[in-house]
Amino acid sequence: SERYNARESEPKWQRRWDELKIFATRNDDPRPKYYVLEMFPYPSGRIHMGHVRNYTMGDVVARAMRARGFNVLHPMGWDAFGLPAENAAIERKVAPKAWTYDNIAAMKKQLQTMGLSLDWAREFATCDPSYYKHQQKMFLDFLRAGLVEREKRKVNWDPVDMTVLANEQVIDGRGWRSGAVVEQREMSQWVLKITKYAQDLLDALDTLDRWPDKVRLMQRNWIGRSEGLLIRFALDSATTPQGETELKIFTTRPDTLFGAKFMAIAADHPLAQAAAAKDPKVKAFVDECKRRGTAQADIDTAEKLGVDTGIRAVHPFDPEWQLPVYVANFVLMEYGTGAIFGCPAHDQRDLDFVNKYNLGNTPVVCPEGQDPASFVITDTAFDGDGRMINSRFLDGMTIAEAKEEVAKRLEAELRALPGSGEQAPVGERKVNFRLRDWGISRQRYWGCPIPIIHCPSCGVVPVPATDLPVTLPEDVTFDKPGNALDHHPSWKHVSCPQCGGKAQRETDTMDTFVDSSWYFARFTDPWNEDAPTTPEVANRMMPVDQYIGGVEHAILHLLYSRFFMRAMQATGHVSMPEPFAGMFTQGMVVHETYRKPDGGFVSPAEVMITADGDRRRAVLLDGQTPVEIGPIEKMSKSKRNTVDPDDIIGTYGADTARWFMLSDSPPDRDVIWSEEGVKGASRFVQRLWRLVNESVAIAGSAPADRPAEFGAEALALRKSAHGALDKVTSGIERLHFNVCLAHIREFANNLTDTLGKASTPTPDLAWAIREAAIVLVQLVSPMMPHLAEECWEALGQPGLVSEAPWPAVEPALLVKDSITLPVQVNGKKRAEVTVPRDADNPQIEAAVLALDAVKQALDGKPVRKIIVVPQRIVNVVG
Ligand code: ANZ
Ligand code: ZN
Repeated sequence: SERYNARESEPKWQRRWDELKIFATRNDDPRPKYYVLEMFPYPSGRIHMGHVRNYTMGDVVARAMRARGFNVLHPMGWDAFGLPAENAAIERKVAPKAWTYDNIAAMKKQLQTMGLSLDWAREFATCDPSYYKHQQKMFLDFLRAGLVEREKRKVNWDPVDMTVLANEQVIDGRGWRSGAVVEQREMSQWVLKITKYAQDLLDALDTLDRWPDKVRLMQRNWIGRSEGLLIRFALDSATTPQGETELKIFTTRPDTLFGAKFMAIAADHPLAQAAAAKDPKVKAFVDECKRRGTAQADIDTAEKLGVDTGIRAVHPFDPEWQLPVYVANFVLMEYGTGAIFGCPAHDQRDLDFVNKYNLGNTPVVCPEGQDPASFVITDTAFDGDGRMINSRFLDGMTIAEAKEEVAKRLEAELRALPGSGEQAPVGERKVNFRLRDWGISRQRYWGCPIPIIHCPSCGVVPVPATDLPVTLPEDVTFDKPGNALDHHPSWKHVSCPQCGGKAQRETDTMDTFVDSSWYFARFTDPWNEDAPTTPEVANRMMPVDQYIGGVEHAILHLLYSRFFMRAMQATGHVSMPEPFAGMFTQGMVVHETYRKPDGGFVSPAEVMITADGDRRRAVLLDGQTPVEIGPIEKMSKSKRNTVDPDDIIGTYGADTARWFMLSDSPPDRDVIWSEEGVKGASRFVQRLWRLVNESVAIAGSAPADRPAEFGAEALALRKSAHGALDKVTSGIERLHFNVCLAHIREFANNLTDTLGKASTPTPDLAWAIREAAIVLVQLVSPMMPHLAEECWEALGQPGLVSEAPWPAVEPALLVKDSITLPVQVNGKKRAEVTVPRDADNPQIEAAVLALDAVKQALDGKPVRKIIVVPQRIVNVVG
């Protein structure tokens, strides 16, 4: 038969699927639903290989689950707001809207060449007013529900351009366009109260058993729950600015109180302000800290610096013991109380600090087995376990006991509160979260307008529901730095909906993470004009059963989405808290890098590779200029090591690209894109096509009805087919695609071997060959859908393989993968046990103890020990 021609075949099947609308999902379909979603793309203009990998994986799951009888929802849309559109407007003078929708059109065309089983009828872009209208409505719902507040927050301020900068516009502390040193300014921002759900977001991680452990751990750390104690330290009045009497700190290590050497406060702590007012040295330090800002990354790495305020705090267990109060650059105002006591022996930051300012250290926790007399700390703090030393009434206790003792004593001790004179405990147990409320105000044009009006007499006034959406004006200019919405001559000037007086629109727009925090719910009914969701439909189609995306979104996007679902639940838009029942984070697509003699990167398309044994050499297309083969790195424009999906699909076809993406690496690891690999995938496409055609030729005489008996050869082939079917079915469900592909190749080899031996097969073998060919085509259909349709037709099967039900496994044909081990009781062989080959020790032990022969041999004596020698023998000691 002829070669398979992907270039002709692929568009043909894509048109057929489209005409028949076979991927359109009906919300009233009675079958059980299965919702597959890949993280929707940002419309940058062209799809890249990361997209190809992501969408291929989702499509395999979607197609397989559809064949298995589920009502599959597999939609696609566009995460379309954001800064790049504004940059394009500045650099190329195209309107953000036109730029975005042009990109969407181009990328949609590209995606369509991949043959994805998407329900395009549900497509939307987050910049469609018909989408963000509902986002504005929910913002107002959340506001009414107490889930939105206004809060002063620090922002990056460019003093030359007089504008707020996004974090990515600050490069090495300077504005990206002006080059001016960026300052931190406080501005009123809208925040979403994610902290209200901190405990719930943490607890519910335990229910997400189809999420990667590492993602759950990242979320757990981000939420950052810690149990500790608030302690009110009295201040020595002789050293303290007027009006200040105490300093409240948060600590997770109250056990270390007797190792305290200093107190430290954040530069923007009120006490620091008071001290700065009196002491120019303190003021200079405070100003410097504020100017620099305190990003977490800097705090972890920067040198620990501070200045003594002259203020002295009193140790809570010793009125004679005074501790100096420093302003320090490693204390954050936003965490705890913005103040700490420092115990250098057991905290590295504190130790670095005292070593700089010669404040000394006293260890108070001694590791087990260490002589306390010789236990000294110099450069490395000890944060391990041990027993209390140098700590008066705590000596000899464990850390846990000491924490409890300190908490009890300080809770019981009362002191008058500053100002009121009311008595209150000196210590108070407190759970702290690292998680901050989510600031969503962005001083940008290309985002969802925040539906608020500021009125001089009424204050903050929500835009009435009937006036939604608040749409973006299109006649904007980008000739000035800053927010084009703010510069617009008329847009922001409105009359107040409450008093009718002159008022101004909020010109901040929402963080684009808001747009992506609920799009998955909108996909369930994107046609509803009146509400963000149709709750009855959303509750039926949600949660997403399998979400797939990059690990770079493992924290913020997933956490924000989990918060949003809870907030939508609180405001009646859905009735479940978790958006994603199954989560999968895919690895990256990586490629070799190439450099010319002048050091410049060149793209793979510009080099020729020759292999001489194991040594590979590269030259430019001129055949002469040598090219250095560099390390394998993530595909990126700057390294020029990208491969354009269009080129690959144009040359080899989408099926080849899809097959290669799934073949080599486990899907959560990086996959190395290589020309050799793609060629290998392309050869497999042709091989399958030949194999199916040969099967048709040889098994043309196959009886229509299933024979009653099968000979040895037919039986072996059927076992291979059903074994592969079983493993691929469960493999797809677990997204073990590379393993599935290996099983398919093995099965294809078996079919090839059988054909080689059976030029004139017996009727039972002909039937088995035909069955095998059908199963093979169905198994590859989720991965290579176009080729599979072509083969399906060659097999004379009715309809489309994309609509055919998944074949049923005949359990009797599954080769059991088990192992039989001898069992000894007290040294004598008494029995044998048969267990699954991959059984773990507890499983094997349970199976052994259940054996009658073992029970008899033990004769009522208790089992002292079971020793499993893997794959060899089990010894029971009674
Ligand atoms: C005394 C102490 C002794 C501490 C010791 C640690 C070790 P997590 O677990 O992250 O909650 N801390 C508290 N507030 C801070 C702030 N605003 N900026 C910087 N550091 C702050 O960490 C809690 C610990 O971090 C607290 O416990 C406090 O230092 C510090 F051997 O108190 B600790
Ligand atoms: Zn008003």
